[in-house]
Formats: sequence, structure tokens, C-alpha cells
Amino acid sequence: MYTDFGYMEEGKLGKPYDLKLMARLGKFLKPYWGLMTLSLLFVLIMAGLDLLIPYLTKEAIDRYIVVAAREVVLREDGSPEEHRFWSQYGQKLIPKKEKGKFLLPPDVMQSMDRKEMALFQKFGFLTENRYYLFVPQKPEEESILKKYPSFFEGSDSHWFISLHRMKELKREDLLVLRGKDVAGVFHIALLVVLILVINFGLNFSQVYAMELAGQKMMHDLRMKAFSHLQELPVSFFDKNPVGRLVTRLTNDIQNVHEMFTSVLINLLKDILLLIGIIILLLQLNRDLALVSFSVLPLIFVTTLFFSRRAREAFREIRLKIAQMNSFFHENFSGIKVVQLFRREKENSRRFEKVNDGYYLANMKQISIYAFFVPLVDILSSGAIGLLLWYGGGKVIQEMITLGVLVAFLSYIRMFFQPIRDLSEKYNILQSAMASLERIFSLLDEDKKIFKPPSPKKEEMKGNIEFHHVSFSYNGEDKVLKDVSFSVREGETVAIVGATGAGKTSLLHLLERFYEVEEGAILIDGMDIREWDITQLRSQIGLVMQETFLFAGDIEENIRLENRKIDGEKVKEVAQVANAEKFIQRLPHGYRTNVGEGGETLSAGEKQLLAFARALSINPKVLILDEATSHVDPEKERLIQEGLARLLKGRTAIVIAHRLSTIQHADKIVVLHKGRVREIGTHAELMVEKGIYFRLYQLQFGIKEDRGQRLEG
Ligand code: DCP
Ligand code: MG
Repeated sequence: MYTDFGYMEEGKLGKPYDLKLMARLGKFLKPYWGLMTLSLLFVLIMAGLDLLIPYLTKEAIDRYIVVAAREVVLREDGSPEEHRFWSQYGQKLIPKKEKGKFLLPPDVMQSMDRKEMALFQKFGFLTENRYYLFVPQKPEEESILKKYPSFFEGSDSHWFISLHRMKELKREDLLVLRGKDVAGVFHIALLVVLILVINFGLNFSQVYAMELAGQKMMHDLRMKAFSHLQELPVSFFDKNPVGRLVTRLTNDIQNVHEMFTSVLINLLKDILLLIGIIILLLQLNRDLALVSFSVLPLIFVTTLFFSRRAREAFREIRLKIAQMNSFFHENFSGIKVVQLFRREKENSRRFEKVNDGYYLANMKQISIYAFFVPLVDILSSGAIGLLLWYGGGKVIQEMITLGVLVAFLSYIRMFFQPIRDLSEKYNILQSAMASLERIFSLLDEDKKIFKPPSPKKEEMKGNIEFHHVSFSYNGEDKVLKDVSFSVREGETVAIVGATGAGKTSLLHLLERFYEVEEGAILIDGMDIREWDITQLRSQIGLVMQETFLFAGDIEENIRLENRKIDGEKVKEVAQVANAEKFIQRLPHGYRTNVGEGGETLSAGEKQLLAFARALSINPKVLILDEATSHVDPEKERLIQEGLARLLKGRTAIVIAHRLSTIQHADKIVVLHKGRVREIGTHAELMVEKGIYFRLYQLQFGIKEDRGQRLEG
């Protein structure tokens, strides 16, 4: 009891990436490569735009917010550095009134090498005195000059004011003075908003395109898996419980979808961002970049450590879910037995154990993440602190501009986010790979039913011959051994035998649910494997021991999508099968819903329905597997009547435990432990006094033979 239904394998995790599997998945993606490329393109643009924003901040700060010209004092007999400076930048300097004093404009300073600047500063001719350069154009700007005549120096177009003095200006005058800067900042802010809006649009389109491709691909994959499964021989389903197949078609495909949409493209984006940030930072300032990256090894080690732990927890959760699934499945498919044998308490106890396991596994994962995520946050905060300390010092030393530091801080924050998500994505990737492997191994299940190169599609006459047929379900224990008998066109042959004798197995072979292992079954002299399987099945009507009803109404269940027959014909076959009476008693007659969630039919009613169903295809050969066993004597009589009418001109194989119903068969085949022991008519077999004779006596309660056993 409580087998794992093969769910244990759900706990397996695959390699984080498996190129072979990905290549196979690629085939399913092929029809949607356009969408994928589009999505990829959007991601590239988005990554680029994301990187642009901190850069724009830097520009706003350095170009418009913190902007000053610096005073340069040069002596004629100055050092070689002074001469070098003069020859290099002399042209761009703005002379002050005092001899030998100049102003170095901010744009020139921006373009200077920072190390060189530090050197000039060290030699003293690049001073700390700062000025704001002012080129008045509008009348209100001119008026400022007149308002504060003693504050400004310069002439013509070039005016400047020392930063100390500037603080003394009135607020509104300051705004006029720095009107250009304010406009510049405004434009950059506008640009940032524009980028964000574009990013929003791109993001939406990207997610949409990605999901469209992903959903369509999953749709195709499910379709393919479903059709593939339908074509697999019944023996496959003996070994693979439905619960597991459901998991394949839902959970596993969902996993792949998750990997596809939330990991693949995002991972690409993250990697691009990381690379982009590294390059940008190195470009902005190498020293500062290296300092910022100094915490990376620590983060790397932590991530590695935690991703391993997280993986275990993740694996455990999957396993527990699988266990829970199998438990649900078993408990509720056998609910009658559970209730009948009062196993509710015991099963609740068992379920509690499984449920607890699941809960604990989840808690384990949560505590791992609850520790890991803040830890990475602390590390990234540490990096930011380090950057602030080191970079702040550099700003003070004029080694970098304030804008660079601010940009650095933004980039570093952007840098840690993807790293934080990495371990989670890694898990998804692994579980998706395992799912992919399982899905493909299902698709690889190629024990398909043999199809001959030129299948026979003729009308069937109905001559059936079992020719030394042997068969086992598991490859070992033969349930049919060297079975030979024949049914001629139009004959009715009965098969009798104890339970487990192999009667139903014979029918399985005839309908090719399973393949004959040794020997052959011939129909009209042709091996059934040479027949077109659809042709074969459509001409052999089968009423099984158990009738399965599909969700739908009575009419649909009789017709089973056989478009050749209309409502009239459905009623006709129902009448022949004597199912009409009970159908008319149902609330909506032929329109009554049955099957899952619908009206419940009794076993006998189901059989009558199955009978009508078999007749609806007007088969050449009719097979009844204990078709009358559940029907009351009155109904049985009615069916016998209908049957007699119906069997005319058809070949029939009838299996019935009640020997009274088959006495008129043309031939009776007695099966015992998989072997044919007797063949003949009722009269012949009664004379033979073999197994049939004893069975007959047992059933009709002839006392003197009670002691005899069925052993033969
Ligand atoms: N068997 C099996 N795998 C299956 C079906 C059956 O291993 N999928 C085994 C169980 C029996 C043997 O095959 O030991 C013969 O089963 P049948 O269903 O052919 O037996 P009957 O139809 O004769 O039995 P009953 O009269 O109970 O229907
Ligand atoms: Mg049977």
C-alpha cells in the first residue's frame, strides 16, 4: 500500500543547463523565433536604457549642478609643470584683471586627466578658488550685473563671480544667474522620464512577446505530449499511473514555462547588465571600480554556499509535493474502500505526516532565504558604505567629480540586485531541466503500435483465427499459452473459464491493445498486425467488462463522435440494446449528462449503454465481455432477444460466466489457466464430461458433483 506511484523522481534535479535538452526545446521554439528575437531586442534596449539613467544623473550633477571654474596663478619663472600647463591649456584660459591670474573653465577641467589635475594642484598653481562663469545674454541677466556691481569681475562676454560671493545673492537672482543650469537639469530630468516611459512600453511588449512565444510553445508541447500518449499501447499505461502522466502534462510543462519566461531572457538581461556595469565603472574610474568589486568574492562565496543549501530545500519540497500528490490520488480514488474499512483516521494520521513534511520543507527553504537575502543586502550595503568612504574621499581630493560618485552608487545598487536573484534562478533552471528531461523521455517512449507499410483497409468478413497465440503482460508469466481456435464468419463463439483464465486477455489481443508475443491472430486470413488499426477497431465492436462513461450526455456517449450516425440512429441502437427504457426515465432523456460530474448510472445501465455504443458502429464482429452479468433476469432476456436479432450476419465472441446464456453458441471454447482445454458445442462438451461439464454442474447446483474440483 501507499506506493510512491513513481513520484519519487519528481524530487530529482537536473544539471542547471543541458545543451542537448535545450537544443530539443529549441525545436519547439522554432515557429516563434520572430517573437523571441523581438523580445531579445527589447531586452537589449532596456538594458542599455537602464544603464543610461545613472550616467545621466552624473551628467546633471557635473555639468549643471556642481559647476565651477578654478583660479590658476602662473609665474613667469615657474616650474616646468607650469610651462607644460600653459602650453597645453593656455589658449583656453580666461585672463583675470591681475597679471598672471586666469580662470580654468569647467568644461576644460572636465576633459582633463584627473591625475594630472592632482599634480597641478600639488604644485600650487591650480588653486582652490572657485568662480562661476557667467555669459549674460538676456536683459534680465544683464541687470544682475548692475544690481551687484562689486560681485562680478571680467568684461564683455566673460563675467565671473566667486562661489563665496554667489551665496550672498538673492534666491531669485541666483536662479536668473544660473538659468542655463536649471534648464539643463530640467532637460535631463525630462530625458529620464522619457526613458522610463519608453522602458515601460518596452517592458510590456517584451513580457507580452515572451509570454506569447512561451505559452504557444507550451501549448504545442502539451498537444504533442497528449497525442503521443494517446498513441502509446495500453501496456504503457499499466506501468505509468495516470497521476504521474498528469504531472508531466501540467507541473513539468509549467516548470519549463517558468524557466523560459522568468529565467532565460531575464538571465540574459542580468548578465548584460552586469557586464555593462563592470565596463562602465572601469571606464568611469578604475580605482573606485576595483574598490567596489572588492566585496564580490565574498558575495560569490555566500551565494555558492546558499544556493547549495537552497537547492536541497527546493528538492525536498518537490519531493514532498509529489508524495502529497500521490497520497491524495490514492486516497480519493479509493474513497469507497477508505470509508468502508474506516481508514479515515489512519489515513488522516498518515496524511498529517506527509503534510508536516511538506510544511517543514517549506519552512526550511524560507529560513534559508530569510537569512540569505538580507545577508546579500548587508554585503551590498557594505559595498556601498565602502564606496561612500573611499569615493567621498576622492571627491574631496578632487580626484573624481561628485557626479561620478553618485553614478557609482546607483550602478552598484543595480549590480547587486541580479546577484541576489541568481541562486533562485539557478534553482528554477535546475528543476526545469529535470522536468524537460522527463517530458522528453515521455516523448521518446517509442514503443508505438506497429504500423505496417501498406495496411489492409478492406471491409471485414469476420473470419477469426487464433493461431498458437501466447502472451504475457510482463514478459514473464504467460497468461495465454498456445491458444488456437477459430471463429467462422457469422458464427457465435463462447469463451468460458474460471476467473483469471485469460478470457479478457484474448480480447485485448484481438483489439490490439497489446501485441501477441508468439503465434498470430488472423482475420480473413490476414495477420491483424497487417490490418489498418483504425479499420480493425472500427469493425470490431467491444463491450467491456467495465464501461467507461465520458463527460457528456447519453447521446454523445453512445455515438462517441461517430459523425455517421444521427440522433435517430442513436435511438434505434438504444432500442435494440434495450437501453431505451431506462434512458427515458432519466431527467433529460438522451440529453442527460453522465460521466464525471453527471448523473450516475447503475452498473447494469452502463452495460446496456455500452452495448448500444458497440452497436452504433455497426461492427462486423461483436465482442461481449460478460455483457449480461450485471443485468437482472428480465433485462437479460430482453438482451438475449435483441442479440439474437443482432448477431445475425455478424461474427461474435461472447464471454459469459453464466453458462445458461451461451448454450446456443455455435462453439464453446473452454480456457483454463491460459490454455484451451475443450472446444465444442454445448452438447458435445456435456458428453465429454470435462471442465465445462463440471462448471455447468457447479453452476446449476447438481449436488453429487460438488466435491469435484476445477483442477484439470
Ligand atoms: N493480468 C495482468 N495485467 C493486466 C491484466 C491482467 O497481469 N493488465 C493478469 C491477471 C490474470 C491474467 O492476466 O492473472 C488473466 O487476466 P484476464 O483479465 O484475461 O482474466 P479473465 O478475463 O479470464 O478473468 P475474469 O473472469 O475475472 O474477467
Ligand atoms: Mg475478464
